[in-house]
Amino acid sequence: MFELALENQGPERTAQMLEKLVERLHAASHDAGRGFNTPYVNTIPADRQAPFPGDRDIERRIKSYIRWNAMAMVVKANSTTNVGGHISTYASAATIYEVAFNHFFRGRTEHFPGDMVYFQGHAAPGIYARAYLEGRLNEKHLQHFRQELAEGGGLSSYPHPYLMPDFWQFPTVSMGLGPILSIYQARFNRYLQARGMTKWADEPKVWAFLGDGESDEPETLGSITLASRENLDNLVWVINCNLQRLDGPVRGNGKIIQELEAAFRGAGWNVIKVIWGWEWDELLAKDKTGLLVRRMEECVDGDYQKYTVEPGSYTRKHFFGKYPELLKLVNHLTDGQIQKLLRGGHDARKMYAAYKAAAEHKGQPTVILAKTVKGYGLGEAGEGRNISHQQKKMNEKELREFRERFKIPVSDDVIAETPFFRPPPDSPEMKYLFERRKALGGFLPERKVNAAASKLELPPREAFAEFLKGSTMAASTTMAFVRLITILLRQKGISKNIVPIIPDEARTFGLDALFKDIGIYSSKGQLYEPVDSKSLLYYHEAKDGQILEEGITEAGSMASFVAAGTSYATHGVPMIPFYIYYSMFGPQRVGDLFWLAGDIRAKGFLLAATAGRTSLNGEGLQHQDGHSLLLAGTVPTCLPYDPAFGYELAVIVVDGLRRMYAEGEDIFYYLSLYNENYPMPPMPAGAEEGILKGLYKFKPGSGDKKIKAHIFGSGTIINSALKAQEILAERYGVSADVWSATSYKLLRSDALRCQRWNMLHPTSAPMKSYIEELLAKEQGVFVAVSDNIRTIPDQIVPWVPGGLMTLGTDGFGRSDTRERLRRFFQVDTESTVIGTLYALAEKGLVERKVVAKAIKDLGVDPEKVQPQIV
Ligand SMILES: Cc1ncc(C[n+]2csc(CCOP(=O)(O)OP(=O)(O)O)c2C)c(N)n1
Ligand SMILES: [Mg+2]
Repeated sequence: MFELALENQGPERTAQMLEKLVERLHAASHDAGRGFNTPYVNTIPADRQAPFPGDRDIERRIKSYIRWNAMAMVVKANSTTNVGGHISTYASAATIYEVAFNHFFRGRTEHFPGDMVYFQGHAAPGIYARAYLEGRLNEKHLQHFRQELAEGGGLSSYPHPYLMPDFWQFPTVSMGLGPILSIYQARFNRYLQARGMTKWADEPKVWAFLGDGESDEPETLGSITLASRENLDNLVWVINCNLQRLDGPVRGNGKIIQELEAAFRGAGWNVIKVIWGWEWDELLAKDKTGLLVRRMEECVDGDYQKYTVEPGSYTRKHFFGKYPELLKLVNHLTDGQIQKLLRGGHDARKMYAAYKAAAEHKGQPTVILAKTVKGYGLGEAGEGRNISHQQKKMNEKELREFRERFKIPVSDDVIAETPFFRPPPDSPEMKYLFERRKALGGFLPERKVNAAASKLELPPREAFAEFLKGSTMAASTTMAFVRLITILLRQKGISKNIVPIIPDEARTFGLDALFKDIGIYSSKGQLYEPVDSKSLLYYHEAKDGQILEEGITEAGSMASFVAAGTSYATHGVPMIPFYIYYSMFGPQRVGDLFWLAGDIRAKGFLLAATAGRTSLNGEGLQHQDGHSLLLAGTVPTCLPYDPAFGYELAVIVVDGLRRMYAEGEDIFYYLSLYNENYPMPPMPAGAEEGILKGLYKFKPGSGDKKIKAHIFGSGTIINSALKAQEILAERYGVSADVWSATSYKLLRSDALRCQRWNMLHPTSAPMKSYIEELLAKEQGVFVAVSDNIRTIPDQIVPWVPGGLMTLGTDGFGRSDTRERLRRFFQVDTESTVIGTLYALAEKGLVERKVVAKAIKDLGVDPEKVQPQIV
């Protein structure tokens, strides 16, 4: 019946009838129908395929040279070193990339930021090889693939903007991060446009290329509904379905393309499958009974991998041979021809048609699922083999076969050296290549930063005067931050550039006050009347809203942070992200995205609110954070701060704005924020330098005592130090200076820099670090107390005269009151007193029995549970 309909009424009408039928089947029975899958054939049938506008022969030759150079680069590097590299990923993706380079990727021009392309990390050799043909890289660069420390520099293994800041835009090699970033980048482009921050001649497309194995990462598929919900038709994903990952098949017992199709269709994406090359069109056309499609669907990916590796006779027997009718279909083909029946992702015409459909599709993001062969063209050296991913070397015989297959003009006498090949500048290939890129606006990838356009007009210092004056009203540093961002949002030069990002915790941090003022960004505006519309702080969504309220996704929020923090480079529009979140769900949860923020040279402020293992009381083990500050500090471009007072916060943020948005430094800030209220003191004179460098004297002890001590306090726990100071003076005759330690990492980094210089210049006058200078003249013992694990203050031990006694919150948190928690972890006032006396006793400056008496007098149980576990 449907055959008849197809003939008489055409494909569209038949499809509608079929859909209706499937709907009715679903209604009648829950598991009837195909769900979200379509048959295992190309989404775009041959008769609806857009014609290929390029010169196929020339494009094939260009592609072959790039293939060769990409392979040669890896083989050459591994002939003398063991630096590694990948041949097979690009080999499977060459057509996928080349069609896009010749026909779709648009370069950056004066009024167009350029398409934003996330290249699959392991395909980097192919991207370098193309840049070599384009004359953007030279032979020396290629020779130094993965040898970045060689004289004259080299090429980084993967896309790293930090290492190649003029070339790579987006880091992708940690699987899953490229995909999630690309979604939020596409959404951020819309956000900028909606807020009138950009004016481009045409909307850039965001292209993300990823592996089928990579789709197993939760970050890859975890946010795809955002893309469809937001109608991101400026986003195209291309999943290279070569059916293999590193160890073996991605879905040996199933079909990854079908699995992904269902997931994406279910999530509301436009899905284009490119499974079969043009030779199959004829076979499919001849197959009137649908048996060929049935056979295609019966086979699992493990079978398809086998057909790649085995000769054509095997495929004839096992694939076609299962049904005698199918055997007849290929009677006219030799085994050699069967072996060469192309997969869709290797057919330039099929890829072109898919890209064109994707580029023109409206209202939804598109994913192209392109079926390819891993290690295509490597033959015995790895084509479709399970070892393919790891293959880095090729012997002479294999090189010759590769040369023959792709017709590379390299002679026998030099082939063993795998020389790079670039056709002469006036060759048709080179002319074609340049003409295509010129027509598309220029080369890609390219990262360009306009230094002047990346700067902002920063507010005058007077704008922050209230923080420096302090206030007797009790407030937390989180409240101080809310006040600070409110002030920043009123500053002419930067107000529009601020991007507050929140993963569903605005109320927790008191930021809901911003909802009404600046609105929550929503591409749809607000289609409903919010339940709290009568209240002052109602939930206000708007098309030009400024807040990115991401919902419960720290990974998505970090992706937004990265998109906003790199806008100075991608759009030439500097934006200032302030991402505020639950401290515990920062680097511990999404640490790889923190690392990536460094690599991609993101700028901005991360606000780790509800910090402190004991300050966030009640919430217990999972929420109480005492170590993220250390983890954040492991990112080389991250400046972690642990401010105690409002003025410290203001000084740090103001200086951060200067460094990032006036001086142009590619760094970002991490600030712990606490939710404990206490009066915010005025800034002591001259404290600014110390706040920024990591340590300054906040409150000297009384001068009339003989015994001297110093207590470094951080964050809210500085209050333990201040109360301890009083008790030590009153009861034990100790004069303790209280210091505020705002950043142990920065103190350590400075000391390490000096130490390194001194080591390498042993006969010169030694450099002295800030901390050494600062503490050189101080007498007595040094104690540190904070709401973090002791490893954090321990970072500066080598430069503290006489060592450092540290008190901190090592171990799991507990649900209880602040007082009990602080006693438990030994960061309360009493424990600080005891710790200081103990440090003095260790140096023989007080008698041990004084410590014992203090333990008793202060009511501390010496046998209490030890929070540390192993
Ligand atoms: C988060 C992460 N885990 C593991 C790896 C190591 N790794 C690199 S490539 C690869 C296999 C990739 O397979 P696929 O995504 O299918 O890409 P293909 O090379 O087949 O195109 C693995 C496991 C990585 N780069 N990132
Ligand atoms: Mg793969």
